[in-house]
Amino acid sequence: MPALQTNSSKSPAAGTFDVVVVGAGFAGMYMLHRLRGSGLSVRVYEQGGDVGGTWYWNRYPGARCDVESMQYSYSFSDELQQEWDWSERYAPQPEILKYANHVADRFDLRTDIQLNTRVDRAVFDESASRWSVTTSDGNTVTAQFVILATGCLSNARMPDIKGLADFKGKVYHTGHWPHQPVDFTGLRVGVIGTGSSGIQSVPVIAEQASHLTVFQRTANFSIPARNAALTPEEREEFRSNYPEIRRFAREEARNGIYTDMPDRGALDDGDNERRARYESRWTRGGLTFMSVYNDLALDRAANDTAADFVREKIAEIVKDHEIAKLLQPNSHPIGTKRICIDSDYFAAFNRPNVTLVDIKADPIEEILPNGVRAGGKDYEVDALVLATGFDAMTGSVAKIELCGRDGQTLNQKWAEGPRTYLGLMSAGFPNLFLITGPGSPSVLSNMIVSIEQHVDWIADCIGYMRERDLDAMEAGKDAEDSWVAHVNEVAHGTLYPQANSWYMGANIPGKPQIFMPYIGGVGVYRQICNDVAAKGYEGFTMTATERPKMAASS
Ligand code: N01
Repeated sequence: MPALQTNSSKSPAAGTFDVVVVGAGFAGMYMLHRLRGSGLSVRVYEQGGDVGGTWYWNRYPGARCDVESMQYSYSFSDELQQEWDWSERYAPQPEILKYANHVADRFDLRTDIQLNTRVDRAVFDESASRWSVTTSDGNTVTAQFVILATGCLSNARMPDIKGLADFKGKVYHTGHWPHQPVDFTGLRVGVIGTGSSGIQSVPVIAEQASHLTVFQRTANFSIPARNAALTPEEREEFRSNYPEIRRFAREEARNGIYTDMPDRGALDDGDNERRARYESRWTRGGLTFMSVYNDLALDRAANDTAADFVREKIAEIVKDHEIAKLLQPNSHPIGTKRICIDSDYFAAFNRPNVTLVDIKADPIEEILPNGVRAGGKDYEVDALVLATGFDAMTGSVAKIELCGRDGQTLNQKWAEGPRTYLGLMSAGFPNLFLITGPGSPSVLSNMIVSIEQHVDWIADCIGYMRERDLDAMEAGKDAEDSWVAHVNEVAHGTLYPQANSWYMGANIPGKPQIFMPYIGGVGVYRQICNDVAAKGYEGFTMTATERPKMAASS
């Protein structure tokens, strides 16, 4: 029985809402808060057993934030940001989940969130300008608006490897980790995948397991997190400077993170100066390594200088020369796959109980009942950890049957890749909003900054429509075509499309390969969205439904 929690702020007719929100992660929770504040009736459906979205599911060992927690946190409530104490520079998953729960309680959100309930289908009724939403508990409700807060990295992808179903030990996916603690003590463990999840979990699993075998298909660039406990003084410094930090992150930063802006290209400096700058960022740690110069994402020669620096660092850390070579990424420019932030990942390969297997050279042939066969060799393992990633950005949306105008489904429309106007709406699907959808900066940014921007824009937009008695809003086809072309053009002016990344859909066999997020930067993007709104939602059409005239009462 789903944890049905009723008592909407308004009392709509049973099963009738102003807005249905899909997902109770950081996006869904803030969306609910904003809409309720405007007096709308809202029902949030969440398929998980509690709030938190990606932080509810990703409980693997070592899971933590890769944006500093003082910045990877809501800014909409000054009281909240002043009172919440982050314990570490990069909070671990349990603490982020605790924060999500705190927000749900503090703003009394749970009353409108129905947990353990998946949205399976939503159909737009053109005559009424309303969506009919069917959930996994067999109920159907209607709402004027549906907002997809389904998350970009919430659809864990099981790899299609022969024999996996017959493996005798336990199989864990990092993106769908059990809620009970998993103890690998004394076990031989295999980790498949060396993206952010694999790179975060390897050092922690290595400490527990009797032996850890890491199966690497693509070596990845990773920068040390330099995680540490936050002192009260450090927290206070953020808190007292929050107005400027948040403003900068929203309006000026490309990626929604407060940091010093690069004012020069990598080749503007001589070797010594450049090396000193890289050293200083390496010592500082974290994602801002990539903002040391302003052309690392644009110029291959500039990028090579940063990539070479990281490759050298790997060679310095890893004692075995052959293993170091295997760990040095060579298949893509640095940063064009999401850069990883680690705590002692490369050093883990100096441990006697850790083995690296190069499955690019010797691909996995099959999973055996008690191990993995790769390159004709058998590696015995008692447990398998699949750190194989997600059907990113579109995967969770694709699981819902969304029927728009003329019965067309969103999956049909997006068969050749996602098409949106501003990442917010897709033509043919009126009153359906996406939060941090493809075509918006989304995963290229501090997600909470992008979430808050979308939520505010959508809430303001719905407010605008209600003030004018408008019932339906839809992205125009021409506006959408131009935006898709712009997103592509900007992406192809960078090095990003050179990597087989999940940004491109390249990790899913058969998925159309187009660069999904908008790479123009969060500040630029925010301004575009604000301008569109200021011009009466330029590029969108807004209409009122003919209502039957009421007889005047005497
Ligand atoms: O997934 P990934 P992830 N056989 O897709 C390999 C965010 N995140 O869960 O590169 C063998 O990056 C695959 O190999 P290849 C963050 O945005 C954030 O690690 O395709 N290997 C790759 O090595 C991140 O980017 C944090 O050749 C297979 C790995 O599995 C995003 O989530 C923490 C395979 C998948 O890497 C995704 O990260 C964690 C197969 N059949 C994640 N299939 C934070 O710190 C796939 N691979 C906040």
